[in-house]
Amino acid sequence: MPSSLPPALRDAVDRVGRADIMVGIPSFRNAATIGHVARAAQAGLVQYFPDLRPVLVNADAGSPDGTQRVVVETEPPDYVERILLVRPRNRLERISLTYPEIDGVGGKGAALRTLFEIARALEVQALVVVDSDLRSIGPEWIELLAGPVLKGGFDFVAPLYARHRNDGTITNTVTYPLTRALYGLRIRQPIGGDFGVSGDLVAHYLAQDDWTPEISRFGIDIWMTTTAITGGFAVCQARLGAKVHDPKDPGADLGPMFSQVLGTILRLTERHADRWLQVRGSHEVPAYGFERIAEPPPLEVDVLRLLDEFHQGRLAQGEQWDRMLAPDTAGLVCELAADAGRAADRTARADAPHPLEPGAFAFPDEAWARVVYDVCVAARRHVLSVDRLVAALVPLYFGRVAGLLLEVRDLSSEGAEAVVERQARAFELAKPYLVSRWDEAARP
Ligand SMILES: Nc1nc2c(ncn2[C@@H]2O[C@H](COP(=O)(O)OP(=O)(O)OP(=O)(O)O)[C@@H](O)[C@H]2O)c(=O)[nH]1
Ligand SMILES: [Mg+2]
Repeated sequence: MPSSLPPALRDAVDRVGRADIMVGIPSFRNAATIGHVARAAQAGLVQYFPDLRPVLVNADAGSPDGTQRVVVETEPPDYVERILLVRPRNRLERISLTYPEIDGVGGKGAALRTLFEIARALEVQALVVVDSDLRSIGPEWIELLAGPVLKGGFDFVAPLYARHRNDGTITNTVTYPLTRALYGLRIRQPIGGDFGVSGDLVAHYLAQDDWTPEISRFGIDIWMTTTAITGGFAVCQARLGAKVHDPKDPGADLGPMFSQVLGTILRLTERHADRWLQVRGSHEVPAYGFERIAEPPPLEVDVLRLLDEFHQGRLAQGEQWDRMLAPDTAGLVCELAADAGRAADRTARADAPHPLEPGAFAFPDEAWARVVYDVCVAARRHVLSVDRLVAALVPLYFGRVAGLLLEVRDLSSEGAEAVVERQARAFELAKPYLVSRWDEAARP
């Protein structure tokens, strides 16, 4: 990955010279929320690391809503020093910049790559990245994400937070169970978006040669986590409390993000087969920080729409399902899609509209694990391009999410978490199936 900092960014970096700790914030149209994130990050740097040389860098997409102006104009470090009664040894530097696209593609990943380059140029020991739509971030998040790097010798700190049971559906249905089953590490939020990274790992990221357009977008988070694992870096988690951010409805908002994350996963799974084929079972990953009790606010999701999308997916993608799934799996998902259609019809036809009941539709854990594993094998065998595989998987993801959200609808957070754990065990139990199909695919 050659250095690609444009001259204007070089100048900004030269002005700062060196730093020990950096907080990076990628943004795109986040004027309404980034001020709080920037202030929390500043306060965290000043309060918890008063002896280090700190820098805050916002990498923005050139947002038309004034996101960058908010960062530059938000209360300066002096304000933080006044309200926290601290006198840091070094002045906090702030940079807000428009990041360059990578091969014509901009997105969160392109923003992060610029942040990596700046972190390397400044020779920081720890880089913390946080999303710009966070409401629940406080100064202590900076300590929790950087502390394990600076004090504990860890290279990668993944977030651990309470999310509403309807939030984080890509994490709950794919990235958590699959990362756990493949690599044997129980990292609960592999694409949480808020991470701590050591200077060594930043250098390792910049030395990789597997960058794709999906990684320039939302593939970045799973790429960071997986690349840390496969590189043999020390990984831990930090207890951050609740994650409150801009809400997303999976059916309406998450299709493209799912595609970018899954496209990245399929390529990484093939590339790093030697790292996961031998792994059986999984173990805990150390968690840093005091326990937190926090209930995130409710998030409404349109389950009826998810059922509809799954049902209609059978018409649009049925042929692809037959090609990419094992025959048993394909037969099963076709029946499930028909079930989903019937459940949706029943709800729509009722005289008085009534909400879907938890028993209205189910997508079993084992069936979902096989779907995901079959797609991994299909990617390896190139039965369809990664783009087409992922497009065909989207309606199946909607179906799985519908089943999961119906099942947890009336459960407490702990109850919902137990369901996600049960599914993760199903992925582990089905792993021999993946391994045997993977090996089969290698035979001529
Ligand atoms: N620079 C840049 N940042 C982006 C872009 N799209 C999203 N982001 C940033 O990426 C971060 C995460 O984006 P979100 O849309 O909140 O993603 P999310 O659905 O909350 O993702 P999870 O936290 O994993 O659930 C935010 O800080 C966004 O500002 C983009 O096109 N360019
Ligand atoms: Mg968000």
